[in-house]
Amino acid sequence: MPGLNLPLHRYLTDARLLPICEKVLKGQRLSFEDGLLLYETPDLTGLGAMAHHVRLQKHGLKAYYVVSRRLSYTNICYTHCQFCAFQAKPGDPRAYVLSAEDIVRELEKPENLGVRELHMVAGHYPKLKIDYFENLFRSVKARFPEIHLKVFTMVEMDYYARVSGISVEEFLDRCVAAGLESCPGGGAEIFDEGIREQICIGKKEADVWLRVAELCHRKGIPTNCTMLYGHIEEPKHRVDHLLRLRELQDRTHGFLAYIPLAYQIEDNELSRTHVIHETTGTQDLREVAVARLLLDNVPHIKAYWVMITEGLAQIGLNYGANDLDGTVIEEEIAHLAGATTPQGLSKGHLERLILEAGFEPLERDNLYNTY
Ligand code: V47
Repeated sequence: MPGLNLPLHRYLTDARLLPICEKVLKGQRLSFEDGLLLYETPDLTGLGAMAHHVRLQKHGLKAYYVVSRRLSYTNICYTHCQFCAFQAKPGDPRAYVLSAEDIVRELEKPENLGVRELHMVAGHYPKLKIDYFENLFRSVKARFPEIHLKVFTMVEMDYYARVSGISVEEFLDRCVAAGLESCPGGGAEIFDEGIREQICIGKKEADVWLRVAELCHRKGIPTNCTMLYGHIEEPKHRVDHLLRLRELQDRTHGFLAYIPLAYQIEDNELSRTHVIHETTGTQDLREVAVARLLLDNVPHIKAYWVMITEGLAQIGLNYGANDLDGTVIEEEIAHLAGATTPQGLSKGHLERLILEAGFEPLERDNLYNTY
Protein backbone atom coordinates (compact mmCIF):
# COMPACT_ATOMS: atom_id res chain seq x y z
CA MET A 1 0.00 0.00 0.00
CA PRO A 2 -0.86 2.92 -0.56
CA GLY A 3 -1.67 1.54 -4.06
CA LEU A 4 -2.98 -1.99 -4.62
CA ASN A 5 -0.90 -3.74 -7.27
CA LEU A 6 -2.32 -7.24 -7.07
CA PRO A 7 -5.83 -8.46 -7.97
CA LEU A 8 -7.93 -7.79 -4.85
CA HIS A 9 -8.65 -11.44 -4.03
CA ARG A 10 -4.88 -12.09 -3.76
CA TYR A 11 -4.84 -10.06 -0.53
CA LEU A 12 -7.38 -12.36 1.15
CA THR A 13 -6.41 -15.26 3.40
CA ASP A 14 -9.95 -16.06 4.57
CA ALA A 15 -11.74 -17.75 1.65
CA ARG A 16 -15.11 -16.87 3.21
CA LEU A 17 -14.43 -13.27 2.16
CA LEU A 18 -14.32 -14.14 -1.56
CA PRO A 19 -18.06 -13.51 -2.21
CA ILE A 20 -17.75 -10.15 -0.42
CA CYS A 21 -14.70 -9.37 -2.52
CA GLU A 22 -16.76 -10.09 -5.66
CA LYS A 23 -19.45 -7.68 -4.49
CA VAL A 24 -16.86 -5.02 -3.67
CA LEU A 25 -15.33 -5.33 -7.13
CA LYS A 26 -18.77 -5.04 -8.75
CA GLY A 27 -19.74 -2.10 -6.51
CA GLN A 28 -22.62 -4.10 -5.03
CA ARG A 29 -24.12 -3.39 -1.63
CA LEU A 30 -23.11 -5.60 1.33
CA SER A 31 -25.74 -7.28 3.48
CA PHE A 32 -26.22 -7.60 7.25
CA GLU A 33 -24.65 -11.09 7.10
CA ASP A 34 -21.69 -9.74 5.14
CA GLY A 35 -21.25 -7.16 7.89
CA LEU A 36 -21.19 -9.87 10.55
CA LEU A 37 -18.54 -11.78 8.61
CA LEU A 38 -16.40 -8.65 8.32
CA TYR A 39 -16.43 -8.47 12.12
CA GLU A 40 -15.77 -12.18 12.52
CA THR A 41 -12.93 -12.77 10.06
CA PRO A 42 -9.40 -12.93 11.43
CA ASP A 43 -8.22 -11.70 8.04
CA LEU A 44 -7.71 -8.04 8.90
CA THR A 45 -5.33 -7.55 5.97
CA GLY A 46 -7.91 -8.84 3.48
CA LEU A 47 -10.62 -6.71 5.05
CA GLY A 48 -8.32 -3.68 4.94
CA ALA A 49 -7.41 -4.28 1.29
CA MET A 50 -11.08 -4.35 0.29
CA ALA A 51 -11.74 -1.13 2.21
CA HIS A 52 -8.63 0.44 0.71
CA HIS A 53 -9.80 -0.54 -2.77
CA VAL A 54 -13.06 1.36 -2.23
CA ARG A 55 -11.20 4.30 -0.70
CA LEU A 56 -8.86 4.51 -3.71
CA GLN A 57 -11.82 4.44 -6.09
CA LYS A 58 -13.58 7.27 -4.25
CA HIS A 59 -10.69 9.47 -3.14
CA GLY A 60 -7.46 8.24 -4.70
CA LEU A 61 -4.63 9.08 -2.30
CA LYS A 62 -6.26 12.24 -0.92
CA ALA A 63 -6.31 12.58 2.86
CA TYR A 64 -8.16 15.52 4.38
CA TYR A 65 -7.84 17.45 7.62
CA VAL A 66 -9.41 20.61 9.03
CA VAL A 67 -8.13 23.29 11.42
CA SER A 68 -10.74 22.80 14.09
CA ARG A 69 -11.40 24.28 17.54
CA ARG A 70 -13.43 22.25 20.01
CA LEU A 71 -15.49 24.10 22.62
CA SER A 72 -18.26 23.01 24.94
CA TYR A 73 -20.49 25.86 26.06
CA THR A 74 -21.44 23.95 29.22
CA ASN A 75 -20.52 20.70 30.90
CA ILE A 76 -23.66 20.69 33.03
CA CYS A 77 -25.81 17.78 31.96
CA TYR A 78 -29.10 16.45 33.28
CA THR A 79 -28.89 13.34 31.09
CA HIS A 80 -27.04 10.37 32.48
CA CYS A 81 -24.74 8.67 29.98
CA GLN A 82 -22.73 6.10 31.86
CA PHE A 83 -19.83 6.27 29.39
CA CYS A 84 -19.33 10.03 29.75
CA ALA A 85 -16.61 11.56 31.93
CA PHE A 86 -17.31 15.10 30.76
CA GLN A 87 -20.70 15.71 32.39
CA ALA A 88 -21.02 17.64 35.65
CA LYS A 89 -24.14 18.07 37.76
CA PRO A 90 -25.12 21.55 39.04
CA GLY A 91 -23.15 22.34 42.18
CA ASP A 92 -20.17 20.29 41.05
CA PRO A 93 -17.06 22.49 41.37
CA ARG A 94 -16.22 21.54 37.76
CA ALA A 95 -19.55 22.84 36.44
CA TYR A 96 -19.39 25.78 34.03
CA VAL A 97 -21.41 27.65 31.44
CA LEU A 98 -19.72 29.89 28.87
CA SER A 99 -21.32 33.11 27.69
CA ALA A 100 -21.15 34.30 24.07
CA GLU A 101 -18.54 36.84 25.20
CA ASP A 102 -16.42 34.07 26.79
CA ILE A 103 -16.47 32.13 23.54
CA VAL A 104 -15.61 35.11 21.34
CA ARG A 105 -12.78 36.01 23.75
CA GLU A 106 -11.48 32.45 23.55
CA LEU A 107 -11.51 32.50 19.75
CA GLU A 108 -9.58 35.78 19.76
CA LYS A 109 -6.57 34.10 21.37
CA PRO A 110 -3.57 33.85 19.00
CA GLU A 111 -3.53 30.04 19.13
CA ASN A 112 -6.92 30.04 17.40
CA LEU A 113 -5.73 32.00 14.41
CA GLY A 114 -6.60 30.11 11.22
CA VAL A 115 -9.41 28.09 12.80
CA ARG A 116 -11.92 27.23 10.08
CA GLU A 117 -14.38 25.20 12.10
CA LEU A 118 -15.85 25.72 15.55
CA HIS A 119 -17.11 22.33 16.69
CA MET A 120 -19.36 22.64 19.74
CA VAL A 121 -21.20 19.95 21.64
CA ALA A 122 -22.10 20.19 25.30
CA GLY A 123 -24.26 18.96 28.16
CA HIS A 124 -28.04 19.11 28.44
CA TYR A 125 -28.69 22.10 30.69
CA PRO A 126 -32.28 23.36 30.85
CA LYS A 127 -31.35 26.96 31.63
CA LEU A 128 -30.02 27.45 28.11
CA LYS A 129 -32.79 28.29 25.68
CA ILE A 130 -33.07 29.34 22.05
CA ASP A 131 -32.21 33.00 22.76
CA TYR A 132 -28.87 31.91 24.30
CA PHE A 133 -27.96 30.03 21.10
CA GLU A 134 -29.16 32.77 18.74
CA ASN A 135 -27.06 35.31 20.61
CA LEU A 136 -24.06 32.95 20.72
CA PHE A 137 -24.13 32.18 16.99
CA ARG A 138 -24.71 35.83 16.00
CA SER A 139 -21.87 37.00 18.25
CA VAL A 140 -19.38 34.48 16.86
CA LYS A 141 -20.40 35.11 13.25
CA ALA A 142 -20.25 38.91 13.69
CA ARG A 143 -16.65 38.69 14.92
CA PHE A 144 -15.49 35.67 12.85
CA PRO A 145 -17.61 35.38 9.71
CA GLU A 146 -15.07 32.96 8.21
CA ILE A 147 -15.40 30.36 10.99
CA HIS A 148 -17.85 27.58 10.14
CA LEU A 149 -20.29 26.83 12.97
CA LYS A 150 -20.73 23.11 13.50
CA VAL A 151 -22.84 22.70 16.61
CA PHE A 152 -25.21 20.25 18.42
CA THR A 153 -25.58 16.53 18.43
CA MET A 154 -29.03 15.47 17.26
CA VAL A 155 -30.16 14.69 20.81
CA GLU A 156 -28.84 18.03 22.02
CA MET A 157 -30.90 19.82 19.39
CA ASP A 158 -34.00 17.86 20.37
CA TYR A 159 -33.34 18.66 24.05
CA TYR A 160 -32.79 22.40 23.62
CA ALA A 161 -35.86 22.69 21.39
CA ARG A 162 -37.94 21.03 24.08
CA VAL A 163 -36.64 23.20 26.93
CA SER A 164 -37.19 26.24 24.70
CA GLY A 165 -40.82 25.17 24.25
CA ILE A 166 -40.63 25.15 20.45
CA SER A 167 -40.52 22.46 17.76
CA VAL A 168 -37.16 21.09 16.62
CA GLU A 169 -37.91 22.55 13.20
CA GLU A 170 -38.39 26.08 14.58
CA PHE A 171 -35.31 25.68 16.79
CA LEU A 172 -33.24 24.61 13.79
CA ASP A 173 -34.57 27.36 11.52
CA ARG A 174 -33.78 30.01 14.11
CA CYS A 175 -30.30 28.64 14.76
CA VAL A 176 -29.57 28.52 11.02
CA ALA A 177 -30.78 32.11 10.64
CA ALA A 178 -28.34 33.03 13.43
CA GLY A 179 -25.35 31.27 11.82
CA LEU A 180 -25.46 27.50 12.42
CA GLU A 181 -24.06 25.73 9.33
CA SER A 182 -23.68 22.03 10.09
CA CYS A 183 -23.81 19.52 12.93
CA PRO A 184 -21.28 17.06 14.33
CA GLY A 185 -22.07 13.37 14.45
CA GLY A 186 -21.93 12.67 18.18
CA GLY A 187 -24.63 11.40 20.47
CA ALA A 188 -25.59 8.46 18.27
CA GLU A 189 -23.85 5.96 20.57
CA ILE A 190 -25.41 2.61 19.61
CA PHE A 191 -28.90 2.60 18.15
CA ASP A 192 -29.91 -0.81 19.51
CA GLU A 193 -32.54 -0.01 22.10
CA GLY A 194 -31.45 -2.72 24.58
CA ILE A 195 -27.84 -1.55 24.67
CA ARG A 196 -28.87 2.09 24.69
CA GLU A 197 -30.93 1.50 27.81
CA GLN A 198 -27.85 0.15 29.55
CA ILE A 199 -25.32 2.80 28.52
CA CYS A 200 -27.31 6.01 28.39
CA ILE A 201 -30.37 5.87 30.59
CA GLY A 202 -32.71 8.74 29.84
CA LYS A 203 -31.06 9.71 26.58
CA LYS A 204 -33.54 9.99 23.75
CA GLU A 205 -34.08 6.86 21.72
CA ALA A 206 -32.32 6.15 18.44
CA ASP A 207 -35.35 7.22 16.40
CA VAL A 208 -35.04 10.74 17.77
CA TRP A 209 -31.40 10.93 16.65
CA LEU A 210 -32.32 9.67 13.19
CA ARG A 211 -35.43 11.86 12.88
CA VAL A 212 -33.54 15.05 13.79
CA ALA A 213 -30.72 14.13 11.38
CA GLU A 214 -33.32 13.67 8.66
CA LEU A 215 -34.82 17.05 9.42
CA CYS A 216 -31.38 18.73 9.23
CA HIS A 217 -30.70 17.08 5.89
CA ARG A 218 -34.07 18.10 4.49
CA LYS A 219 -33.30 21.69 5.50
CA GLY A 220 -29.95 21.49 3.69
CA ILE A 221 -27.85 21.31 6.86
CA PRO A 222 -25.20 18.58 6.50
CA THR A 223 -24.36 16.46 9.52
CA ASN A 224 -21.87 13.79 10.42
CA CYS A 225 -22.58 10.45 12.02
CA THR A 226 -20.76 8.32 14.60
CA MET A 227 -20.92 5.06 16.50
CA LEU A 228 -19.52 4.48 19.98
CA TYR A 229 -17.89 1.02 19.97
CA GLY A 230 -15.80 -1.09 22.29
CA HIS A 231 -18.04 -1.24 25.37
CA ILE A 232 -20.85 -3.77 25.89
CA GLU A 233 -22.17 -3.92 22.35
CA GLU A 234 -21.75 -6.92 20.04
CA PRO A 235 -20.99 -7.09 16.31
CA LYS A 236 -24.70 -7.51 15.47
CA HIS A 237 -25.44 -4.18 17.20
CA ARG A 238 -22.67 -2.44 15.24
CA VAL A 239 -23.91 -3.81 11.91
CA ASP A 240 -27.46 -2.79 12.79
CA HIS A 241 -26.25 0.71 13.68
CA LEU A 242 -24.31 1.14 10.43
CA LEU A 243 -27.20 -0.12 8.32
CA ARG A 244 -29.64 2.27 10.00
CA LEU A 245 -27.28 5.11 9.06
CA ARG A 246 -26.99 3.77 5.51
CA GLU A 247 -30.75 3.55 5.17
CA LEU A 248 -31.22 7.20 6.20
CA GLN A 249 -28.41 8.30 3.93
CA ASP A 250 -30.10 6.58 0.97
CA ARG A 251 -33.06 8.87 1.52
CA THR A 252 -31.32 12.16 2.35
CA HIS A 253 -27.64 12.11 1.28
CA GLY A 254 -27.03 14.53 4.13
CA PHE A 255 -24.23 12.76 6.00
CA LEU A 256 -20.83 14.12 5.09
CA ALA A 257 -18.64 11.89 7.22
CA TYR A 258 -18.77 8.91 9.55
CA ILE A 259 -16.50 8.69 12.59
CA PRO A 260 -16.10 5.47 14.60
CA LEU A 261 -15.61 6.53 18.25
CA ALA A 262 -13.47 4.14 20.32
CA TYR A 263 -14.82 3.97 23.87
CA GLN A 264 -12.41 5.62 26.34
CA ILE A 265 -12.66 3.81 29.62
CA GLU A 266 -11.45 6.11 32.37
CA ASP A 267 -13.47 8.06 34.94
CA ASN A 268 -16.89 6.93 33.87
CA GLU A 269 -19.55 4.74 35.39
CA LEU A 270 -19.82 2.25 32.54
CA SER A 271 -16.24 1.01 32.94
CA ARG A 272 -16.56 1.02 36.73
CA THR A 273 -19.58 -1.26 36.64
CA HIS A 274 -18.53 -3.58 33.78
CA VAL A 275 -15.38 -5.40 32.82
CA ILE A 276 -14.39 -3.52 29.69
CA HIS A 277 -10.94 -3.36 28.15
CA GLU A 278 -9.54 -0.53 26.11
CA THR A 279 -10.04 -1.06 22.38
CA THR A 280 -7.02 -2.53 20.60
CA GLY A 281 -5.32 -1.55 17.36
CA THR A 282 -6.88 -4.32 15.30
CA GLN A 283 -10.34 -3.47 16.64
CA ASP A 284 -9.90 0.20 15.77
CA LEU A 285 -8.67 -0.53 12.24
CA ARG A 286 -11.49 -3.02 11.71
CA GLU A 287 -14.07 -0.35 12.60
CA VAL A 288 -12.65 2.00 9.98
CA ALA A 289 -12.57 -0.72 7.31
CA VAL A 290 -16.03 -2.13 8.04
CA ALA A 291 -17.49 1.36 7.90
CA ARG A 292 -15.91 2.05 4.51
CA LEU A 293 -17.41 -1.18 3.15
CA LEU A 294 -20.87 -1.05 4.71
CA LEU A 295 -21.44 2.70 4.44
CA ASP A 296 -21.14 2.73 0.68
CA ASN A 297 -23.12 5.97 0.45
CA VAL A 298 -21.25 8.09 3.04
CA PRO A 299 -18.43 9.91 1.24
CA HIS A 300 -15.91 10.45 4.03
CA ILE A 301 -14.67 8.10 6.74
CA LYS A 302 -12.54 9.59 9.51
CA ALA A 303 -9.79 7.91 11.48
CA TYR A 304 -10.14 9.96 14.64
CA TRP A 305 -6.57 10.17 15.98
CA VAL A 306 -7.74 11.66 19.30
CA MET A 307 -9.33 8.36 20.33
CA ILE A 308 -7.21 5.79 18.47
CA THR A 309 -3.77 7.52 18.56
CA GLU A 310 -1.97 9.34 15.80
CA GLY A 311 0.00 6.31 14.59
CA LEU A 312 -3.06 4.14 14.20
CA ALA A 313 -5.03 6.88 12.50
CA GLN A 314 -2.16 7.15 10.03
CA ILE A 315 -2.46 3.43 9.26
CA GLY A 316 -6.24 3.88 9.11
CA LEU A 317 -5.64 5.76 5.84
CA ASN A 318 -4.78 2.33 4.39
CA TYR A 319 -7.93 0.77 5.87
CA GLY A 320 -10.56 2.94 4.22
CA ALA A 321 -10.22 6.28 5.99
CA ASN A 322 -9.70 9.41 3.91
CA ASP A 323 -9.82 12.01 6.69
CA LEU A 324 -7.84 12.49 9.91
CA ASP A 325 -10.40 14.98 11.28
CA GLY A 326 -8.05 17.75 12.20
CA THR A 327 -6.06 19.81 14.63
CA VAL A 328 -8.85 19.35 17.25
CA ILE A 329 -7.59 22.11 19.52
CA GLU A 330 -8.48 21.49 23.18
CA GLU A 331 -10.63 18.40 22.90
CA GLU A 332 -12.15 17.51 26.28
CA ILE A 333 -14.66 14.68 25.96
CA ALA A 334 -12.17 11.95 25.08
CA HIS A 335 -9.35 13.34 27.20
CA LEU A 336 -11.42 13.46 30.37
CA ALA A 337 -12.23 9.79 29.71
CA GLY A 338 -8.57 8.86 29.51
CA ALA A 339 -7.39 9.56 25.96
CA THR A 340 -3.62 9.92 26.14
CA THR A 341 -3.17 11.67 22.80
CA PRO A 342 -2.12 15.37 22.67
CA GLN A 343 -4.83 17.99 23.13
CA GLY A 344 -4.45 19.21 19.59
CA LEU A 345 -1.97 18.76 16.73
CA SER A 346 -0.39 21.40 14.53
CA LYS A 347 -1.15 21.55 10.82
CA GLY A 348 2.47 20.69 10.09
CA HIS A 349 2.30 17.57 12.24
CA LEU A 350 -0.90 16.38 10.59
CA GLU A 351 0.57 16.94 7.14
CA ARG A 352 3.66 14.98 8.09
CA LEU A 353 1.55 12.07 9.35
CA ILE A 354 -0.30 11.99 6.04
CA LEU A 355 2.75 12.40 3.82
CA GLU A 356 4.76 9.75 5.62
CA ALA A 357 1.88 7.31 5.17
CA GLY A 358 2.12 7.92 1.41
CA PHE A 359 -0.98 10.09 0.97
CA GLU A 360 -1.67 13.62 -0.25
CA PRO A 361 -2.58 16.02 2.59
CA LEU A 362 -5.39 18.44 1.84
CA GLU A 363 -6.61 21.10 4.23
CA ARG A 364 -10.37 21.30 3.91
CA ASP A 365 -13.27 23.31 5.20
CA ASN A 366 -16.32 21.70 6.67
CA LEU A 367 -17.85 20.97 3.28
CA TYR A 368 -14.62 19.42 1.95
CA ASN A 369 -13.64 22.41 -0.16
CA THR A 370 -9.83 22.49 -0.13
CA TYR A 371 -7.35 25.35 0.21
O1 V47 B 1 -21.27 12.71 21.58
C1 V47 B 1 -18.63 10.44 25.05
C2 V47 B 1 -18.85 10.27 22.51
C3 V47 B 1 -18.97 12.16 21.26
C4 V47 B 1 -17.06 8.99 25.36
O2 V47 B 1 -18.74 15.08 13.79
C5 V47 B 1 -17.29 9.12 23.98
O3 V47 B 1 -16.78 15.53 12.99
C6 V47 B 1 -15.64 7.58 23.55
O4 V47 B 1 -19.02 13.35 18.39
N1 V47 B 1 -15.41 7.39 24.88
C7 V47 B 1 -18.20 13.45 20.98
N2 V47 B 1 -16.58 8.42 23.09
C8 V47 B 1 -17.19 13.26 19.86
C9 V47 B 1 -17.84 13.41 18.52
C10 V47 B 1 -17.02 13.67 17.31
C11 V47 B 1 -15.68 13.42 17.32
C12 V47 B 1 -14.94 13.68 16.19
C13 V47 B 1 -15.51 14.21 15.07
C14 V47 B 1 -16.87 14.46 15.07
C15 V47 B 1 -17.52 15.06 13.87
C16 V47 B 1 -17.65 14.18 16.19
O5 V47 B 1 -18.10 11.28 21.89
C17 V47 B 1 -20.14 12.21 22.18
C18 V47 B 1 -20.28 10.75 22.52
O6 V47 B 1 -20.97 10.10 21.51
N3 V47 B 1 -18.28 9.99 23.83
N4 V47 B 1 -17.90 9.83 26.01
C19 V47 B 1 -16.08 8.06 25.80
N5 V47 B 1 -15.86 7.83 27.12
